[in-house]
Amino acid sequence: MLDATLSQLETRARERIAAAATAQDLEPVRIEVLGRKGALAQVSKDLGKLPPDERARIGKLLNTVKQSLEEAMEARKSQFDAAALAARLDAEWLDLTLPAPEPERGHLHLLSQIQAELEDIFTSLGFTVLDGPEVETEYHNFDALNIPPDHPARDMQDTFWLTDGNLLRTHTSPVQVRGMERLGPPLRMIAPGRVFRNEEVDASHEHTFYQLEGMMIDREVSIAHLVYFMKTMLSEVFRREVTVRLRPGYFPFVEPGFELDIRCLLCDGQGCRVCKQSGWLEQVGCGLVHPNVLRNSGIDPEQWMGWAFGVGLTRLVMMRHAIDDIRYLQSGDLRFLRQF
Ligand code: FA5
Repeated sequence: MLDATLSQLETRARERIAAAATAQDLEPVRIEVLGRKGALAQVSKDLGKLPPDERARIGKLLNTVKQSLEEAMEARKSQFDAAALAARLDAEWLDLTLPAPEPERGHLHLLSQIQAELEDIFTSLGFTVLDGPEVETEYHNFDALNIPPDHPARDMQDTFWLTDGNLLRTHTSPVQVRGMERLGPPLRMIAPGRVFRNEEVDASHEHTFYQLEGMMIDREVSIAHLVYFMKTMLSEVFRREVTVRLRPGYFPFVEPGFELDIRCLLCDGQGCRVCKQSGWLEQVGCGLVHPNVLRNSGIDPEQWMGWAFGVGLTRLVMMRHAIDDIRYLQSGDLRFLRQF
């Protein structure tokens, strides 16, 4: 009779093992069938009531059933483990042959970009890039540039004075003088850099901004050269052909002096809000180097002549990117800078 019980127990247990959907479902089967108080343990107790040879036979059968059920449980459990591992590997799949994710990339500030481009253009045209001090002597910033102490042009470039009599340079023009003093003629130089003015800050004026100075000294230079270099520079900056015109402009260190305008890029000269209906945009101060400036820098104006220009890099950036307030550029606000 116990044969039938065992056989039934085994069949039923095998069905339950097969039907289990998870490893947890196997646990009640283990407790109820194989556990200390389970069905097989009960059969084991009943063995005592059997005659000895019957007891031995059923005892053997009981062990076989027990072992085979344990194996079936173990096999089913490994299936679940394998499925769980496969699912985890699927979820955590990692291709080690893929390139690593790139770090977030920044970019140069708009001012640095335009400065680097202009340095490239001018060096390709044979110009040297010079640097000068931001804390300048009064002599280099003014006197050597033909602006003596009582000259009204000093009022146009009010600045920050240091207690030792030096000042924060108001323009990059003093680097002209330093370049001529150091290198002598012939000379082709540019000098980009930061300048300062004691200025009311508004949408188009900063107290700290950037300029680029340029100068060429040779035996025979003309305004035609100047116009050629200015056109080349501005066409590169705006990435298209530009039309320029010269108007008389006053700077004590050039004679004659000019304001160089470009035809408005937005309305193509028709007149719009940006060019204040004039069709032209003021871009560069320039002219032929004043003989006094050559003389002050140790160059004989009878032998040599030159042209010079100064352009507001900050304003060029604003034109190029249609930025309508200069204050954004040095605000340090990354939301602004990331747009470009
Ligand atoms: C000068 O500074 C002369 N040194 C330029 C020059 C050099 C003329 C060589 C002739 C020969 P100006 O003060 O106009 O000139 O300034 C030149 C440019 O700097 C202006 O056209 C403008 O673009 C820019 N600029 C002047 N003031 C400010 C300011 N407060 N904020 C931003 N840009 C300014």
